[in-house]
Amino acid sequence: ITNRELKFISKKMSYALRHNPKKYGISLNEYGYTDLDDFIAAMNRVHHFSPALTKETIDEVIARSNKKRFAIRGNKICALYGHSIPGIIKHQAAVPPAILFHGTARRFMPSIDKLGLLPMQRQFVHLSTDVATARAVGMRHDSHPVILQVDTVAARKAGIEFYIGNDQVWLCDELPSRFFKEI
Ligand code: HQG
Repeated sequence: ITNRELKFISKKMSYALRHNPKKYGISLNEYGYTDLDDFIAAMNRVHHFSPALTKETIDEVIARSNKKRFAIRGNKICALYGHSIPGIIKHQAAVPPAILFHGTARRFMPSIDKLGLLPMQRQFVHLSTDVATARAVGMRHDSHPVILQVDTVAARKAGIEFYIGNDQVWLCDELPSRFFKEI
């Protein structure tokens, strides 16, 4: 299976598990998990994959991806972050590293300075554990992204909760601008 095919499947998986499970006739539990066999059947029904998508292919998508987007637990699968469906998917609250980063577009900064970091189309603000990852995230929006450094200690003292996405991605609710600075 080629990298191009893996990327195509991964994008459809993200779409189904983050944004539009309804289109696939699947439902997510409160933690974002759905039955893996139902998910595979739905993916094949909607996209007519040939050869048919299998559990082995999904394992390969996950193993060969540069980002840890999905998790399989027993016979269930979920997207680990990125959700936009209405209602909030529960993620495990935890104490993050003292500093996290957010890469974004220069053109968004006037609004970000004024309103803080907002989840926008997604359920949570997404933060990165290292500058390189934040830069890559920001490059999706701007070839010369701005890197913001977030003081999570101060934010937590003010009552803002942080949640685990994966090893490199943390989530939080909206973050006022006094908790971050441009680096
Ligand atoms: C910006 C990808 C104006 C925010 C990545 C961001 C990540 C504001 C954009 C994950 C704002 C939303 C998420 C405000 C925030 N005014 N703009 N007040 N507050 N923004 O794509 O963080 O490859 O929804 O800075 O790697 O870029 O899909 O969020 O630029 O982990 O697996 O609004 O998605 O992962 O953009 O990316 P996004 P994001 P995948």
